[in-house]
Amino acid sequence: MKQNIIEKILTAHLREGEFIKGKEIGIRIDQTLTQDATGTMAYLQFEAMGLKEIKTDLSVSYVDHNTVQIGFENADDHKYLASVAARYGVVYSRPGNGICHQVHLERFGKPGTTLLGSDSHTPTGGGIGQVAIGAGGLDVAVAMGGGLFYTAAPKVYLVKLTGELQPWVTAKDVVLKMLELLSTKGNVGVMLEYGGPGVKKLSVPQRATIANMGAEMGVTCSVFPSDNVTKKFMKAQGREADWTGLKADRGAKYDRVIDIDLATLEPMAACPHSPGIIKKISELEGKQVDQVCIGSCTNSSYKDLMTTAEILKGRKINPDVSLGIAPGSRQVMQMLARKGALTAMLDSGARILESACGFCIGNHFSPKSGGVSIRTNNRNFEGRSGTADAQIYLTSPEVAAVAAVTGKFTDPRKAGIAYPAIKEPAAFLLDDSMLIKPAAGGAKTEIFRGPNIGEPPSNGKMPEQLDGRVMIVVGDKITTDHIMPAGARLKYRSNVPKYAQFVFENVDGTFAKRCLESKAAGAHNVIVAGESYGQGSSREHAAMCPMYLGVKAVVAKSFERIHAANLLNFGIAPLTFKNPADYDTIKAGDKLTCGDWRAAAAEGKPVILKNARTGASIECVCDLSARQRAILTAGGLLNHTTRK
Ligand code: MIC
Ligand code: SF4
Repeated sequence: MKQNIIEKILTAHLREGEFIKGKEIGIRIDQTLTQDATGTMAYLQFEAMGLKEIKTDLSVSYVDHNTVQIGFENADDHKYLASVAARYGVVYSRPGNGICHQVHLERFGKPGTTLLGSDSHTPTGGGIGQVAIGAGGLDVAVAMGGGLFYTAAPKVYLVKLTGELQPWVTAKDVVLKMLELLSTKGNVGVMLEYGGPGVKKLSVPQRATIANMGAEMGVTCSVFPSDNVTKKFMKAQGREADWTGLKADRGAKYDRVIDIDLATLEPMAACPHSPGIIKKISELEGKQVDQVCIGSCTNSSYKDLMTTAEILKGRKINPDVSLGIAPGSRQVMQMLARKGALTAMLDSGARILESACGFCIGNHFSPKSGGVSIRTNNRNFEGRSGTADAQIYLTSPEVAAVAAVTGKFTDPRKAGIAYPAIKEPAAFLLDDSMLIKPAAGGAKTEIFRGPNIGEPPSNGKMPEQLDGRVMIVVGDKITTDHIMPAGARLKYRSNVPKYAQFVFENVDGTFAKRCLESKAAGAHNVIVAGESYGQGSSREHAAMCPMYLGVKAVVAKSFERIHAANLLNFGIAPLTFKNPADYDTIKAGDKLTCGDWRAAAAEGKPVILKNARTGASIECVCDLSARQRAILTAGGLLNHTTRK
C-alpha cells in the first residue's frame, strides 16, 4: 500500500488497534520530553506508578518555564526534577540551557521516531521529521513507563508548498497563512504533512517554526519529510548518524490537499486576541508600538536571532519602545555572543532576557496597561502576557525587529533596510555541559522534596449517577489560560490545593470557593461550555485542579484534543451536546442529574441529563472507547494504571 509519511511512522509504531480513521490506536513512544511547569506533576505521577526506571529510548526533563525564582518554590522544583531525573534515567536540561522544543530539535530530535511531550508545542519536532505530539503530563509519565499513547487514527492533510519565500517573508508567515486557512478550531483529529517542491527551500528551523504553530490550529502534529536539508542540519549539529531519509510514497493518499505558493506570501500578523485573527502587515502599517519581544519556541533559531541582530546593528531602538530578546537556547545565545551579535543588540538598546519561556507565558516582561506589544511567539490569548488589556500581535522576528526601530508597524520591505541574508551555519557550537546525562548507580539517588512539592491529588471512582450542579457557563474558545492561569500563578504547579484556588480566576473569581462548598455538600460540580473548550496548552492542571474542586463533568459544544484527554485522565466526563442549541437552555446554578451514564456510554447511546429547573432532557454524546470508559470509571488514569 502506498503510504504518506505520517502513516509510515504511525504504522511502524502501532502496537494496539487498527489503523481506521477516527478509531483509537495505541502507539509506542520512542522519546519523551517534559518541561518544569508540567514536569513536576508528571514525575510525581511516574513515581506513584512505582516503576524503577524509564522504558523509552530517551526522555529529557527541561527546565525553561519557571525560571523567575521569586521565593523558594521554583528552585525547589528544579532540585526535585534534577534528582528524579538522575534516579530514573532521564536527561536533565538545566535552567538556562533553553526552551525544551528548541533544544530538543537541536540536540535530540530524530527523523522517523515518535516524541511525546508534556507541552502543547511538542509538535515542533515535526520540523525534523518526527511524529511529535503534545499531551498531558500523566500520558507522558505512562509513556516513560513503557505504556502506549492512545490517539485517534488521524485524517492526514497534505500542505503542498511550491515557490520560494521572498525577502522579508518568513516561515512565520507560512504558518500564519495556514492559521488563516484552517482557523483555530475544527481541526481535532487532523495531522498535517508538508510536501511539495517548496519544502527543500526551507531549513529545519524554518520547518520547526511552521510545525510549532500547528498547535494553534488544534491539529495533533505537523510533519516534514527528512531530506538533504535535514541531513545537513543534523550534520551541523554533530548528529549525522541519527539521520534517516523519510518521504511519502508516490501516489500516497491524503484526506485533503492545501496548496501554498510561498512566493505569493506577505509579512503578516496574528492580531488580538487569537492566533487565528490574521492581517497583513501592510494593513496595520503606522500603528504605534510600545513593546517588542523576540524569542520563544516558535522563533528562536540562530538565523532568527542573527537576522534580528543585523537589523538592529548600527541603529537605536525607538525611544517609546521597550525591546526584549530571549534567544531560545544556550547554543544560540553562545553563538550570538561569539559573532558579536549580542553586542549589536545591546548597542541598539535591547534588553537581553534569559533563554527561557519568560515573556511568552506572562512570567515577566508584561506590557504597560493597554500596551501594544509585537511578539514572535505563538499565542496571544487575552491576558496571557500578564496585562489584562494589552494588545498582543504575533509576527516574524523580521517584522518585530523593524518595528522596534521605527516604533510602529512597518512593512519591512519598505523600511529602507537591506535584507540581512543570514546563512544556516555549517557547524553549530556544540556544548552539552548543561545537559546532565543520568549516571550509573543513579537508582540510589535520594529524591529532593522541598515544601512546594505536594502529592498528586487522588480521586475516588466516578459516581454511577450524576447529581450535578452547574457551577459556571462559559462561551466559545475557552483556553486553558482562562481555566488555569499561568504567569504569576505558575509557581504553584506542584501544589494543587493552592493552585486550584485560581481556577477560572479571571473569568469568575468565586468559582473555586463555590465549588469546594458544593463538593463538601456532596454534589457533583459541572462546567458548561461552548465550542472548542480547552484550546491551547497541554497543562493538565486545567483538569487536575477542577478535579480537586469536585468537577465531575464538562458539557460542551466541542472539545480540543489534549484537554479532552486530560479531562478523562483526571476522571472528569467530557460530554458533548448532541443538539448545540441545548447550551442556551442551561444557566449557572441549574441542577443536572442523570442515571447510570456508563450503561448508556457502553452501548453507544446518548447520556441524558435532566435539568431540574426547566424539566428538559438534554442528550449528550459520550463517545468513548472501552479503555477510556474504564479510565473514567476508575476516577482517572492514575487509578486505572496503578490498579493494572
Ligand atoms: C504554553 O505555551 O501555554 C505552555 C505554558 O508552554 C503550556 C504548558 C504549561 O502550561 O505548562 C503548553 O503549551 O502546553
Ligand atoms: Fe514556552 Fe511559550 Fe513555547 Fe509554551 S509556547 S513552550 S511558554 S516558549
